[in-house]
Amino acid sequence: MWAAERVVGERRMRQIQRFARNAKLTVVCLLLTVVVLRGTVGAGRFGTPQQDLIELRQHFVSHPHRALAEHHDARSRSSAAAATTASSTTTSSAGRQGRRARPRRRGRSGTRPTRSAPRSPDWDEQRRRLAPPPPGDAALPQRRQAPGLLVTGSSPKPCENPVGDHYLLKSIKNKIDYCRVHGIEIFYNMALLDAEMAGFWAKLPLIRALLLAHPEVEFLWWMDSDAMFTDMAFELPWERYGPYNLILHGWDEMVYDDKNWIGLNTGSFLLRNCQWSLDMLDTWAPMGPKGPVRIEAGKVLTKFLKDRPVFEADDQSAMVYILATQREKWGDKVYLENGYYLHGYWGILVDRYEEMLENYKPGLGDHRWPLVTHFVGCKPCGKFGDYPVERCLKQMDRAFNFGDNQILQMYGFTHKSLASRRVKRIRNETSNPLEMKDELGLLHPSFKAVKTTT
Ligand SMILES: [Mn+2]
Repeated sequence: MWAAERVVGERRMRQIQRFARNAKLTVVCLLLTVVVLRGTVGAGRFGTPQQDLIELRQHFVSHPHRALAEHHDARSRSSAAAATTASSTTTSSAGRQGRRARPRRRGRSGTRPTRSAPRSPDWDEQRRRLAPPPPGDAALPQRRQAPGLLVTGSSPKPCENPVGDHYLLKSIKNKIDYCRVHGIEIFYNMALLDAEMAGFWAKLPLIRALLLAHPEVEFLWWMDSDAMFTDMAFELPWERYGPYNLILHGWDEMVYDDKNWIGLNTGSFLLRNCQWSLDMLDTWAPMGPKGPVRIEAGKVLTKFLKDRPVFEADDQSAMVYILATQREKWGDKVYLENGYYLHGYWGILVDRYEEMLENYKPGLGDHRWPLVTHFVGCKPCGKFGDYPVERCLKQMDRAFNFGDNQILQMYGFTHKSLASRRVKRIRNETSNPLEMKDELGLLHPSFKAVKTTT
């Protein structure tokens, strides 16, 4: 009896000792974990939302060149990787290399990545040397001394929804028409220049590369593939933009006062080729790298901006954020245009085309005859959009035909209806080209440039 009790007691004693040892070990491990986490992640992640915001903001604002510099870094490393693994390269290897080559996000005490590509310290000066304005050009209207380049593009892959490729073709045909009539060059991009900047951010590295490669271009006009010209006769009021470097469709109050994420639209905008714009791109890009950076930045944007749904960082929200938080730095060179539809939301326009046809003529650009109809939220190329695909495609056909009629009229044709692919003659064939009527003056558009001289 006594012996048995002693046996039990000893066993308990040993259990207690073992528990104490384990507990000590656990505490030490816990302490170590906290120390390590505190060092690598930083206290901000565990702080208040306000602290989070400040830290992220500092992170983005104080190292504006980081993202693009890192991308140079990633690019050079991935091209090195491509060179060494060239024999085993497959079509999907680019993405894998991109991911493998992704530079590690540095901790707070980490070193900044070195830049592999030299940055241009003064692009304005370099541009003057590379592309001096032609002599005697000052007398010409601004758009003549300032060639424009319209840039657009789509994914390197075929559309998930095969009919989407047909609509991309319609969309580029529409842009070619507008640009031919207005003497603007076109660049269509299908290459993902930076694997990390996929999706709506892909335009940033592209625009940067094009600005640097084309010093002769004064204004670059970005336009989404889901936007179409619906006023072929409207000429941009270039003279209005003399003092400005970035022209977006938007409203000052909605951006600067309300901080509303739809206070401006980045689906169609103009960017002057100058150092300011390169700096803006560098400030704009850091929220773009896909993965944790884009996700975390998305949280900051949703918290800061009005009515923004929860989703990863997008270029439009980032632009509103930059302008709303750093108005003194950028505001005086940014023109938020709403005098005409540099971007026009399709939802409020497409059902009014017949009414416009009845009451107005092309050349107005505004609510009476919108310059651009932008199919925001439609994803004809992808599988999931915010609106039913059939509705989007039907309305895209209408927008295309609405714009196309203004082109076809030069040649004596028009679509049978806005819903129809078929065309009909609108005048008798003539053997005398001088009799050709061109109501909108689009056939010989060089007149337009001379007309605006005085
Ligand atoms: Mn768009």
